[in-house]
Amino acid sequence: MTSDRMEVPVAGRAMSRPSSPDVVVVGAGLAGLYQMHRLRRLGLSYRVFEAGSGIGGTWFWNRYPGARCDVESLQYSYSFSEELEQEWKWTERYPTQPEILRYIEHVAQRYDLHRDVELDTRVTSAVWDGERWAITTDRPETVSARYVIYATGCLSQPREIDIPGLDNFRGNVWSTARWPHDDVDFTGRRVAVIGTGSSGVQLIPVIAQQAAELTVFQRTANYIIPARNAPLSPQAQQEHKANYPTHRRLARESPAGLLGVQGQTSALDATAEERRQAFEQAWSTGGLTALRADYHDLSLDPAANRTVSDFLRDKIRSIVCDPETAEALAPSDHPFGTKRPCLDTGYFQTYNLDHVRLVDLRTTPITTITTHGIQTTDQHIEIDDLVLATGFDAMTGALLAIDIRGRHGLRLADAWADGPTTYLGLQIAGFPNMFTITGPGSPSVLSNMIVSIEQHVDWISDCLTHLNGQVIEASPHAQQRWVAHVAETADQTLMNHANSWYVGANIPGKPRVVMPYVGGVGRYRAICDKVAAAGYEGFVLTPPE
Ligand code: N01
Repeated sequence: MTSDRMEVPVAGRAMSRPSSPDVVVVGAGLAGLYQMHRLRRLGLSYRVFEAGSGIGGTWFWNRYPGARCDVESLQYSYSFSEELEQEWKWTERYPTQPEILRYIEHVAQRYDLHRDVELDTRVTSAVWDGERWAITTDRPETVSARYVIYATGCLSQPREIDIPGLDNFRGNVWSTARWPHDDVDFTGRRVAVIGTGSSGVQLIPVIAQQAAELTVFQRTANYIIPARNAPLSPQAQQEHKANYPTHRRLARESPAGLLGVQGQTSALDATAEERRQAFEQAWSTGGLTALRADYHDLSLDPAANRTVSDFLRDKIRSIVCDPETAEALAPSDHPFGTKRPCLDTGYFQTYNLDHVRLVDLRTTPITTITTHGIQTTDQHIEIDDLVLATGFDAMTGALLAIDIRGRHGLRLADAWADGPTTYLGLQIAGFPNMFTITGPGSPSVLSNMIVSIEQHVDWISDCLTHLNGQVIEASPHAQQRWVAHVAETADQTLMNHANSWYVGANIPGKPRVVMPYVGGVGRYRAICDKVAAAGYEGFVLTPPE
């Protein structure tokens, strides 16, 4: 498989790029870059389009103060190269956004990836013509590719904000998902933050250190666990790296792509004192997995879940001095784990500072943004800066932002009118030769993303080798069965008990579907491997016409 070539201007110089490559990859974050690396090794021709002016995806855009990964550095890294994992040195238990971006730049340089990424190029449409995909970008060029791989990210399409009056505001508006590259200085300023998910929880304590006044507008209180971030000692790093093969294997076989013991007993079989001790231990360890280390049913049984939810609510009451603020910060409308839990560094303590206050939008909603502030049902708060930490159109947003048309002109937007349907989160019936990395129906956002990314890229790359130019398409029947399995698996958990972005509830009108596969990374990997070993069971393979 090869292709014609044409001269494409790239950063002031002309480079030869194939106009009919074997593959187009959309996105140059962690997924797109690794996919490109694999395609190069397979000897396939490709084009890689990236909307941003730099590589890194999520870590390119989300550069707000305090941005950090909630997965530990030593686990949030590529495993495909032993040299790479041994040579890169992390500095803290959890990596900051700048450190992750430096890591990504290092990988790109090491494998000479920059030269093939076409930056500032947004894919706007992709149309299947019966044999190939016609990919249009916001540049004056249409590329014809045999296969297209979407590495567009699950949390990359910022949510459109629907607060009245936003356009009237005369101060600065900053979005966590599109943070400027230059430092924003909040010293001496009156700042408002709307949104208390992972992004808000990370940036609020940092902004509080600078601002003269900080007002946080909270609609939903979240369960938040201490990160217990700390510098990473060279010795701890060395020990971990010495056991990398085992650590990586355990992560791949685990439920969430993370190291950590998984509890085997029911929280309800323990005494109250045993549970308290177990949860206290987890609280002092910190991290996303610690609370699940003892009990297997926290995300399955409402009564078991109540034990940990109560524990976390009590922690908030013990940290936050003002009882009214503490009550507002204590989540009451959903069980722990049904919305993405956040990791924090000093979040609740921030509300004990005199210049920080919380406005609970459940009791006093915003009526409008004014020229100089925010009007709620009971007060007007004057501000200089407004920070929106209001989240994303998760999992489907970035794909549906592209006008994708498959067989017989079928629009992806129509195929997904009732919610995303996929086979294994990898392909969609009616859209031949199109793959999604960490798409809906795969563990993706419920896992250590980089583990899931590598699994998908490896699977897709092996599949392309097997195909050798053949057309591949998920069969409607296999897709139907997978969608049913994803839904049944979710129904066995408490996942549907919250209005979370996991179910699309943060976007008005979005169909309510548990989008990620809850069955676990290890189990999912085994299923994908079995499908491939059985000659890509559930996919229809046809010779090229
Ligand atoms: O977004 P979110 P995020 N008026 O959707 C509120 C990953 N991530 O960017 O819950 C008032 O979680 C909204 O309220 P509600 C991680 O997977 C990872 O923080 O809809 N409030 C909520 O409080 C995470 O889960 C990392 O009632 C409004 C907030 O805005 C995902 O990205 C770091 C509102 C949005 O929270 C998304 O996190 C950051 C309105 N009109 C993110 N609209 C790390 O690993 C929305 N809200 C570190």
